[in-house]
Amino acid sequence: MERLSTTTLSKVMPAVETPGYARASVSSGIVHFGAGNFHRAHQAVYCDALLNEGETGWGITGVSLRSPAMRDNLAPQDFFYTQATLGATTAYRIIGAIQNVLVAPENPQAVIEAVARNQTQLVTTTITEKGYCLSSGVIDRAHPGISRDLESLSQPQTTYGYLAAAMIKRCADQGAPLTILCCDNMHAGGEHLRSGVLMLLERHSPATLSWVAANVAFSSSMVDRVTPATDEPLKKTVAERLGLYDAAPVAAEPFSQWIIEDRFAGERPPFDRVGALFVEDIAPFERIKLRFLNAGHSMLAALGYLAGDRFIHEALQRPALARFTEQALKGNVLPVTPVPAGVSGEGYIDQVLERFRNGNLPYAVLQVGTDSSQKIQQRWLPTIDDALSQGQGATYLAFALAAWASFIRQALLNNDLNDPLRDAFGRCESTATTADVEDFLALAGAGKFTFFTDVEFMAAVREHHRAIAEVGVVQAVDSFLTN
Ligand code: CS2
Repeated sequence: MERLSTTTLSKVMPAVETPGYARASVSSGIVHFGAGNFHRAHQAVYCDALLNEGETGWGITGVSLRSPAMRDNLAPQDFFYTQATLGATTAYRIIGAIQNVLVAPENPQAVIEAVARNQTQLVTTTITEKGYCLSSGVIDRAHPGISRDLESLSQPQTTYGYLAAAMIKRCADQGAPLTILCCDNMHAGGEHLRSGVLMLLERHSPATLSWVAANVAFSSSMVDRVTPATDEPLKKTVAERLGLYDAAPVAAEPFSQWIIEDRFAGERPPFDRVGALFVEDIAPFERIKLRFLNAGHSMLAALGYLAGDRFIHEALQRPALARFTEQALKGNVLPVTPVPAGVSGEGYIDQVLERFRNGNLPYAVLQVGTDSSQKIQQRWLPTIDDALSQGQGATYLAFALAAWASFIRQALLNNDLNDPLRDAFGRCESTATTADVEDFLALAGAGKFTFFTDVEFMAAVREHHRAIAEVGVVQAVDSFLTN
């Protein structure tokens, strides 16, 4: 079978949407760090829509910080790929917004130059929680990548390092203003990017700081679209639909949302023309996404894994797990989570759970379970502190923490755990006779939260942990719900 590429594009079957613009006239106004599936099913689709609208400046140069795999898959097909939308209805569309993918370790200078060149107006990131190298909410100077970048920027190790090196060059060239926009599931991601870049500039080029203050905006956004990892069945279906082989299609749900803090230096891409929303205050939007959607995902991932489920929608088919998640979000999270004006909290939660039930788009519990030690710091822990300090209940969240600790232990045992703290969890498990909830939570940064020293709350967590170990998760949830 022929492969998707510029030369075969005209052979794509007619039911599949193809780019309506001339690729040759598109330039890369955007450099994106973390050119993975989420980016390809989310931001790149918005950019593709802009290009279809006749905008020509918002093509994307992707950057892979570690692996060459995405570049190797996409380069032979001229960076075209298929985005499959799978829900009650299905649609297939070829995306042409990505023009190139640079593999940072192969040529760090090319990445620095791409960010520094004047044509680049916007730098975006989907580098996942661990890419921000945080420890207890602040950038960890002892992180191996950060300490190397603090020593030298000749071969940057982190996104902060690449950005700082590029800022030095852009300032020296007296370049145009630039916006650096976080597109990860992070609270105040733009602020982290700013702190990281400033920290490195203070070390390596204090003279660049005033240029950055005057010319660079650091901004945050709330991104949302459930996007599973690509598997062989998807590649097969896509090949049938296209009549061509695509080595890297990406599937996603019909829902897509992008809310962007309206803080730009230089030109602002008109993403509002293609469905995104610019807002003054991003925090309430970040909060509902992290504390309802992502928090609910992480609950279902831990509970579902322990119950033996492979996918989120399967976990939700268990009445006890579905009830637990809904009541946790509505009963513990909603009372302490202000929602943006015009949004109904209950309605948002219902919609999220409905989206999770999409069996046409299986989403693996282990995908959500990946890096859970980093994710719960954004998704659960701040809510628990809010609930306790406001005298509201946090009983479901106590149970969720217990389930998370049980998940860590079980996934370690099954050799399923994919987490930057995996070895630390493993050491903890083998040295303590019974590594308990506290040890795992301490590793995941709970020490900076007050719930961690709340005797009553932590006693409940330990009690649930014991119950899960004794009777299994489904029965433990059942008894929890009926008590
Ligand atoms: C999920 C998210 O894998 C995970 O941790 O919670 O990736 C989630 O699917 C997206 O944030 C949805 O926008």
